[in-house]
Amino acid sequence: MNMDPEFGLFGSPDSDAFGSGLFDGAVPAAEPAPGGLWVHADGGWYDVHALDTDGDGMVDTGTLTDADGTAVFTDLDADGVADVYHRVRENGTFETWRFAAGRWRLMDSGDIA
Ligand SMILES: [Ca+2]
Ligand SMILES: [Ca+2]
Repeated sequence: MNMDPEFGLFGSPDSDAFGSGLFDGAVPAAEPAPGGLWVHADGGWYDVHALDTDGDGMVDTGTLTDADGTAVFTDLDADGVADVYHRVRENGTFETWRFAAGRWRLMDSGDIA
């Protein structure tokens, strides 16, 4: 594991990845269901109502916005569960998270410019 202080969010709860408001108003499911793009978060699974951006007939990319910026979820292996999460914040910074072994892990962060 990379022990660089920048990666200090390893092992943090999902709420640190998403903030408090991203899924406001959405009701989590106990588990992913067929046909959506599901994101694991504290409290359950959320369908981000993804679009088929590459035209292969499977939804693959879902975007949410909140007061803090934009969140883009991508399903890399077409299993209906989001694997990558890009966060672009209003303050000009980004984060890249990867979902593996049942939790979100911060892979990269920095300034957009
Ligand atoms: Ca697709
Ligand atoms: Ca997936």
